[in-house]
Amino acid sequence: MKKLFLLVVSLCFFPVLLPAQSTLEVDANIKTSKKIMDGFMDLRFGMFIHWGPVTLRGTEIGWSRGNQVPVDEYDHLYKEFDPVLFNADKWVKTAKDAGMKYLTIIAKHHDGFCLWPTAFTNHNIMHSPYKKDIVGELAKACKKQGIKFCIYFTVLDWYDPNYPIHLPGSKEIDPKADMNKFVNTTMKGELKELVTRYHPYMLWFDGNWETPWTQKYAVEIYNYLKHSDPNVIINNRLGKGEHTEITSTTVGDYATPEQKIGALNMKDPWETCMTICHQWAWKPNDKMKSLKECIQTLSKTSGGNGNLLFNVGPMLDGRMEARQIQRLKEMGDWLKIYGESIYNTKGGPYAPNDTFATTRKGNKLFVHIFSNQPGALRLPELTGVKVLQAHFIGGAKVSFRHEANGDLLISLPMQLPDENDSVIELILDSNAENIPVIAMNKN
Ligand code: FHN
Repeated sequence: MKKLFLLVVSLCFFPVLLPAQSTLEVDANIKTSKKIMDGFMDLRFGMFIHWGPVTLRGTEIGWSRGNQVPVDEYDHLYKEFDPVLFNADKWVKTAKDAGMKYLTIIAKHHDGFCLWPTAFTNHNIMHSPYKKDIVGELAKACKKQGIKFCIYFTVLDWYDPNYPIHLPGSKEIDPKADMNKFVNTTMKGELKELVTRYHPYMLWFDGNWETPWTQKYAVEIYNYLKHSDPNVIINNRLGKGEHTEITSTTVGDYATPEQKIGALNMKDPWETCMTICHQWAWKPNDKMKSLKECIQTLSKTSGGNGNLLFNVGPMLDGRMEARQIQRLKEMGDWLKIYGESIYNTKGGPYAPNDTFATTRKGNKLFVHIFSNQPGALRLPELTGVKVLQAHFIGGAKVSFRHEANGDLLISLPMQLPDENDSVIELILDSNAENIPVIAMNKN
């Protein structure tokens, strides 16, 4: 009788003990809803933050372990890590001033160091001189400032002895490792802490490419997480497969092209992740992208119907670089004028290119002009649609005409109002979101 009682209790309070469904398919009943995904895609612009004790060396997080930085030295950097100038409210304000609507923090990268007080490894922030819960501070600051809080978590962990691979790029499997224990005890325990303690809006998984990680583990973890929080959004790097696409075997809710702008896709949700400099983690004197490149990346991503997760690497003392803060503020200033053409829009109907991109909302079609065209911009026919009026957002009217072949010719002034991206709002006689994708003429 006592054994039966204990079994009932354990099944009620610790679903993690239930044998996971041994299927390779995600349970369709628990997939993230279209409504939630539409809400995520309306946000369009988020901050990615790669940070950890590796900033003490200014080399790449995870990847420099055993390369530029000897393993033992890398693994003991946390004993010196004391970012006394870390201020979660300032980081979140920087994101907000940039016009970003969500923030994704590296809770654990491939080096296995955890930025929250986890019970599953001592390789965490509470064992550094700093001894404060970075993840918890950022979760609080995001809630206070109305920014969606998201967490990056890698499924590979070169530090943990139970994860079978211990070095970047290595194929060597450690026979003493215990992957099942790593997944069912350490990973599930860490994820349960992160989901139930900080309630992330989205989980950004990474590290799905190494052989110890399987599709079966991925389905198990997806189902496990969705039972903990049915609404949490999960990217497509939990399951095996290409990051840039959603297929029938994808485990996760959206595609994640990296360091490049995703292709126009009106069917599957996607988010480009990209660095504002070259390295993900902070590097002294790293080359930073120009404002033109930053703004046009955001507009081309939105024009492709995707989101942009833009990465900053804070310094070893806990501050973000002043030049990165300034660049992000300049993006926010642009969005103060043109944000209506980015947030809550759909991409298309033209595929973005180096001359222009288009976004749309209701009967408005926004044309993002990246470089001036002598006299006029020519757009292939918007079949069955009439333009009723046109003007620069916050500016002058624009003249246009429908040519005999159906092309739309938009006259452009010698001097565009914004050197990075001038946006023309076209008011149409019907809903712009219903226009099918239009191929650009080859000429
Ligand atoms: O290996 C990581 C890399 O360090 C970085 O975190 C990027 C961000 O998307 N993801 C992996 C490389 O694809």
